Amino acid sequence: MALLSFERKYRVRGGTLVGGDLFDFWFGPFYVGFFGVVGAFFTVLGTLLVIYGCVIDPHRSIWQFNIAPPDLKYGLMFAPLAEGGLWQIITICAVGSFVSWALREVEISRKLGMGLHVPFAFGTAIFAYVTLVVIRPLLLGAWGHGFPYGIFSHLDWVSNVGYQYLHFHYNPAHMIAIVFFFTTTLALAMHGSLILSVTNPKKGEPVKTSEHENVFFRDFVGYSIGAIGIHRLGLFLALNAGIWAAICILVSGPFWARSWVEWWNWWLNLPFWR
Ligand code: 07D
Repeated sequence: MALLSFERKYRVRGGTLVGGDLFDFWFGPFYVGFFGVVGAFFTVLGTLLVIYGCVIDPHRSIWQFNIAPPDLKYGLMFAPLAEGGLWQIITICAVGSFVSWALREVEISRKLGMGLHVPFAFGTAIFAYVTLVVIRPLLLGAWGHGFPYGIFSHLDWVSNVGYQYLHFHYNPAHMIAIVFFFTTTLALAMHGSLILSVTNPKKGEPVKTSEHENVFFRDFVGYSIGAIGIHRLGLFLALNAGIWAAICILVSGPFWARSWVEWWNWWLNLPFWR
């Protein structure tokens, strides 16, 4: 594959976070880097352990296999391999792999002289995952509060944990997260469709410009947020979706242990109703 002219300029050493020149090279189109090697190690080990977990699982179905966290009695200790220890090692591998992936993004961004928006965005997804399997279990005092790795089993966990708080839809941070998730898809659908509508015209018709995009939205809703603006808005909506999702589960247990329906009593107790 031919290198783009600017790629020649940026494919030089430097910009790494640790290790200096160590692994500072490309493998075909892929940048390797120290974090590429560390990430590959954790990914391969983690994946092999998941496969091992599936093989020793008595269920012979991809839907039903389950790699569960340790029993609550183990608290924050290491558990035997077959009693949740596998889940603990897989979790270490997953965190190691996700964080390495993000740091590799940082190194590539630094080489290209770009902002760190992409690793920052991925960081919020990692934050949501780490909240579920590390921060919340730490605050509750047992790894057993993490979610199990399995298709149906993790769905059962979400349902069970939701009903522990009677009605999870009443969790205000869950409400905010859902609004951000839905608005993100709305914004992307509107933006993606707008760009395709101007850049992918019928055969023989000219490609339109950003002026058309702006005029469409001014005619339609009276305002166009503009080319950079829509990407700022999109990033803002998407980051908030992950951050509020992390908050909604973080507060459930460590900071609010009763029904989420009951939480709304503050509204009924406002002095001006009396
Ligand atoms: C956590 C993912 C991070 C990903 C990373 C990367 C790989 C590699 C490799 C493909 C944050 C992963 C990479 C694995 C793959 C290759 C090659 C992203 C994460 C790091 N809920 N609910 C949420 C809705 C109900 C409950 C979040 C809606 C019920 C509980 C979100 C509804 C009850 C928890 C959300 C609804 C309930 C949640 C999830 C509707 C059950 C959580 C998204 C319409 C009775 C979880 C942080 C997320 C959470 C969560 C949406 C209903 C319970 C906001 C739309 C009423 C217990 N719910 N929910 O977190 O907050 O994204 O997690 O009914 O723990 Mg809910």
